[in-house]
This record gives sequence, structure tokens and C-alpha cells, in this order.
Amino acid sequence: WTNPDRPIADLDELRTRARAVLAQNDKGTMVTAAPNLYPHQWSWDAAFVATGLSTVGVPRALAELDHLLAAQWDSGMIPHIVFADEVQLRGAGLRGAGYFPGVDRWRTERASPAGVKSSGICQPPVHATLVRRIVERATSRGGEDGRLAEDFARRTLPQWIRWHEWMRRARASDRSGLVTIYHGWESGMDNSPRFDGPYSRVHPGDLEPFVRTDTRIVEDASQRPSDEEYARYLWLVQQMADVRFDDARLPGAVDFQVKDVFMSAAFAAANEDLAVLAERFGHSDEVTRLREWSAEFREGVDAAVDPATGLARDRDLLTGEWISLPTIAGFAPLLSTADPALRAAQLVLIEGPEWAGDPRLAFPLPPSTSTTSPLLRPREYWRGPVWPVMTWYIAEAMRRHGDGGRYARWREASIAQLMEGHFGEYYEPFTGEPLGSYHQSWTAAVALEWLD
Ligand code: 9YW
Repeated sequence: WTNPDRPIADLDELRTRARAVLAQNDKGTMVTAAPNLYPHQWSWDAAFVATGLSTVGVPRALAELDHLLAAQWDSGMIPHIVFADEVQLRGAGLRGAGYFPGVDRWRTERASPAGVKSSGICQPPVHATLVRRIVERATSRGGEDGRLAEDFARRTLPQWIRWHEWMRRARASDRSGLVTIYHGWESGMDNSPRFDGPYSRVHPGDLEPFVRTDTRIVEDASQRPSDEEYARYLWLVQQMADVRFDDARLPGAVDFQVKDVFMSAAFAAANEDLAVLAERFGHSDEVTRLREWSAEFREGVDAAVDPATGLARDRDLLTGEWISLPTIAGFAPLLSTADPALRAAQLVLIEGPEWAGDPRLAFPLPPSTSTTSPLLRPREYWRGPVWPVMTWYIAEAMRRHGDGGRYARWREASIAQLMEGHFGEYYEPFTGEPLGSYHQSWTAAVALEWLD
């Protein structure tokens, strides 16, 4: 059954069609991030996809996370892409070579576990937060689902803890409470204007030639990063591969080093969630350490707020400068802060006229760049469109902080946006047009979360 792209009539149909998107993208042990554009497993997508899948069936949701965990490096890092094998892809009628850069460009064969093909960088550590959600959903249902989820939590906790240990050790040992990234891809918000400054100082040297494939799939290339941006992305990959992704050598080798405030807030929240799981599933000796990390990153994020704008900032480590730009990452404290005044101020901002409250918007949802900023590019990837997965992730953080009313309002607007039926990767904020890839897995997953 092929998902039709016609508008959706009601919530039952939304559920059926979202499930069909995930079923179509399911290659057995992994759901590809999108049917053609992204025919592999992405780290943070897998976590969102798993929570969506858990509304349908817990065993399949857990298998998705197991597949990701099987790619965890000895260091503890969970790679940002786990490449599908060719057989799986051909069976599903996909060309594996269709995604660029493929595993060859990464040169990770010695660093990743035997038999696993992966990239060599990470993505935001949202996993523990979503594992907690899945486990709580399953155990509240009880029965076989509950038992499976408990077993999963017990069995995999040491791996999630190693992932967090890696993040703290390899990316934040300076105790700043802020995580360092060595590539914009690590942030998950690839070409956000927040990285324009740092990227302007990346000058590709002797770069292996390359041919992009993404612009063959998304035919309107203006919705994707430019070739110049891609050259810089690949240059950084080459710099990291040249030092074999050795954590200790990255600071001396890579031309892009940024403290990522949004990733740091995700990490603060995830440490608290992991502490809750550790307490419940037999790792109580880890709880204190995890809560200390949660506090460290919560404070790091709070301290990154620009008093002039009320938005949290990234910091370019190579120039020492704060990056104060109006992007969605500025709302990082909504994921993590324990300061009621900061939370209240951020809520006023995000629902105000420069963000979700701009009356020109098709739906009252926060775009990836402020609608009043000259940096806004409403059709271009992370430079302006509304990303449904971000909407849900931020709303879910609000709900967890007791703000059920706001969650309900965002839910209503997000569902209204999705009823056009394409399950777009991102949406034009003023017209509601679906952009990027259609049938994007994490978009379908958050639709299922809204409906649960
Ligand atoms: C790419 C899969 C990924 C997301 C990222 C998003 C995009 C991949 O797609 O990056 O090749 O550009 O930026 O957050 O995980 O959905």
C-alpha cells in the first residue's frame, strides 16, 4: 500500500497514514530516516522513530534502538549514521550508493565495531529521554510489553551510560557544561545560521572530488545546503578521518569547534532521564553522577543566555566569541532549565510576534529562524522552515515541566500542519507547504506521539 499524498480527513486517518509511512520505511531492523533521501539509520532520528513505533508495538521500537546500539564505538560514541547494508537496500528497491557521503568517505572501518558501517561523528543525545518515555509507556501498559521494556532497560543501561560518559569526557571535560561539536552535522541542524560564522573560517584545502546526490532527490536545490557549504562539510570529515576520529587529536586537527547550546540542553535533560532509569533498573550507584552532569549542563545552558535577547547562545571555541543569533536553538533552556523566571521569559518569546506568534504564519509554530530576522530563508532547510520533530520535542519538554495546556495548543497546531498529508521533513512557515523529503520517518513518528 503506498501512502497517498492527499490531504488527511481526520485523526484516525492521520494515525493510519503515519503508521504506513513508518512501515514503508522499515527495512526490518531499521527504519530509514526517509525513503530515498536518507536510506540509512540516523542516531537522533532513531530515538524519535522508536518512540513513535512504541505507540504501535513495543518490540519493534526496542529493536530499532538495539540496532543503533550495536553500532556504538568502543569509545562509547554512538555514530550519527549507521549505514544500511546493500542487500537490505536492494531488497527494498533503494540504491545504497544514492546517499552521499557514504561510508567510504568516512574511513571509519577501524573505529567502528566489526561488521558495522558507520559515520564518525555524533548527534544530539536525546536517546535516554525517549527511552524513558518508551519504558514508561510500556510498563504502564503492563503485560508482555512492560516486561520486554524492563528487560531492555536493564540490559542496555550500561551502554547508554557509556554514551553519556563519552559525551562528557570527549566533548565537555572542561566543565563548561557545554558540549563541543566538530561539525555542524553533529548539531542535527546542519546549515543553521548559527554556524555561518564558524563555517566562514573553514577553508577547504586539498579536498577529494565529490558528487552530491541529495539534489537529485530534492529537485529544488534551493531547499538544500549549497555546494560551497557541502565542500566545507566534507573538508571537516576529511580532517577528522585523517586523525582517525581520535577524540584526543580532534582539538588539534579540526577547523570547526563550537559549543552547541541546544545539544547541551538535550544532554542535561537526558542525564536526568537516565538517572531516573538507573534508579529504577538496578544501577543506583550511577544516579549521583548522572544528576551531577544534569546540573552541570543545565547551568552551562542557563549561563549561555544572552541578557540582551533572552536567547541562549553557542560559542565559537576557535575565536572565543559567543554566537548570538535568533535561531530555534536559542530556546535550549526550555529543554533543561530549572529557573522559573528564565522559563517564563523564554515562553513569552517563543510564542511572541518574532516566533510562533507572528500573525503571518500558516500555523502558530516556531520556525527554525525568527520570522523577523534578515537571516530568515523560509524554504531553506534549517534556515527558516518549521520542523515538526522540533515542535514535538520542545512541546514534550514543556509537558514534562507540567505545562499540559501549552502542549495541547502546540499539538493542535502541529496536527493541523500535518493534515496536508505529505509528512514533510520541514514546512514553509507562511504557506504551510511541505518541503525537503516527503514521508520523513520522524515526522510520522511525532504524529503518532501527538495522537497517543
Ligand atoms: C543530511 C536525517 C537527518 C537528520 C538531520 C538533518 C538531515 C542529513 O537529515 O541531515 O545529509 O543532510 O539535518 O538532523 O538527522 O533525518
